[in-house]
Amino acid sequence: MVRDVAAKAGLPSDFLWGFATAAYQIEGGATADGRGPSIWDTFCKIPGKIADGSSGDVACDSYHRTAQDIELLQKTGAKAYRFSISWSRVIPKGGRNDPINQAGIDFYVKLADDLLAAGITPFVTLFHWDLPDELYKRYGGFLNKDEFVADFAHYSRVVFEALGSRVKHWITFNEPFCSAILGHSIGAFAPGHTSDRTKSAVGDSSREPWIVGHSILIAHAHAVKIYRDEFKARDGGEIGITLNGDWTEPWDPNDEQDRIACDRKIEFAICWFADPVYFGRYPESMVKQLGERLPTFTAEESELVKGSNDFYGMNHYCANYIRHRGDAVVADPDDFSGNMDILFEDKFGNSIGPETQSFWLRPHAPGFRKLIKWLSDRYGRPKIYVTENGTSIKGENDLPMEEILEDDFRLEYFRSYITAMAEAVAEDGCDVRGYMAWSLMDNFEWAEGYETRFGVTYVDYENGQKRYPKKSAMEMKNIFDQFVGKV
Ligand code: PNW
Repeated sequence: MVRDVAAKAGLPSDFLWGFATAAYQIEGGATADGRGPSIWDTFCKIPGKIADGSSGDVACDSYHRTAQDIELLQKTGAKAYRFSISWSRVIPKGGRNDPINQAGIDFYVKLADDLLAAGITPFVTLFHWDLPDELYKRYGGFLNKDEFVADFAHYSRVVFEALGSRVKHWITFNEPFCSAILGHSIGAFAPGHTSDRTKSAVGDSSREPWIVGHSILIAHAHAVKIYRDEFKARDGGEIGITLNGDWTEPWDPNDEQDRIACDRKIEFAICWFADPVYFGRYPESMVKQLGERLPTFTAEESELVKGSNDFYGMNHYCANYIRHRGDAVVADPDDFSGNMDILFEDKFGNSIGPETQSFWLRPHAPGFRKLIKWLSDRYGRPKIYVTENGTSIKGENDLPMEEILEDDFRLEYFRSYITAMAEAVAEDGCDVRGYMAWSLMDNFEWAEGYETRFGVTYVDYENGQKRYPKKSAMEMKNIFDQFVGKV
């Protein structure tokens, strides 16, 4: 007899759930108390780069409103809050011989203290894309591995020292894929490099994304070593890297090439960073396709990078259909996806999920469970924190505020994705320990400016930055109450 058996779903009783943000997207205070510019401050000034011509100059003004933000977190019942540190607030010029800005340090120390006083566990990201502009001007930023690694190591040490035992969960880098590909190949993100072979610090610009990725991996590993050697015993925290990655389904489920391409897509997006971190080497599919454009690890580097995660930080939003492109174009130097097309519809015209305000984001909750399992299988069941998950809503920004606050689409997204995650834990035996929804509030959505809203809180930018919790903000606790303590 065939019958439908509902999957078991549950999460551990000490599960940490809450919300995430990033410095440049919410803080504002661009020149406050000695902050130096980052590559995003510069990038936003280039006409045409940001959809609405805006910038993070003011954003949600969180630099001056942390008390309000913490109150908001408390209202939702959140147990954790992920924020990032603006490197150029702490060291305005960024470098290891440049002056440290005490006011910048004080801001983050107080933020951590206030969160702890409110009973909220801080998750701190050291780098969420806002590289000090000076380091880009000085030596090309990520493109100069040795300089970048030394400066990031110094910055990390300064922050570890200052925040100390207040922080038990550190994230080195957020989504290096985006810094590498969107920043150094597509040009949609700062510093806006595109594949123009004639104008590159490294000669051939089609090498840039892989060099950027390599530098970030080495910088991550150095920061982890510093934390483990100098701070872990004293402060008792853990440290890892956060990687983005979507689930993949074959365009034609009966075509083996499409099925193979699905795994290859994940390797090019995620394993690019995760394989070095867990295995000390790049995925074979990347080595094969990219050839000498992919940097190689020295034995020493490989040793350093291997094992450099105490946990896996997972950012996840959506899924796509994948169609193998045919072997003829394998050598395309600008192909960063692994020789495939990334599609919203399968061979039969089925859509992977409904449209949102973000061109790349189509919700498909079953893919979340599958990807958690896929990663758990590949990397030996690591401890996972979901460090971002969320959605925008098509046309949300054009609605009157009352309607924006009734964000049922987002609520349903969270309900289905969190259920899928709870199934990955209870049914598939994956070790997910925390979940931070993106985002605590509407904010500066990078190249999309303020037109795209990801917040569970509406921010009224025109009227004193007032915050209004949406329905999804207040329902999150109910969703987690259903699952927490059930495994
Ligand atoms: C993440 N894409 O970025 C970031 O970590 C957040 O800062 C951001 O606000 C959030 O997702 C929502 O976009 C991504 O184009 C941005 O595929 C763009 C893409 C993926 C991730």
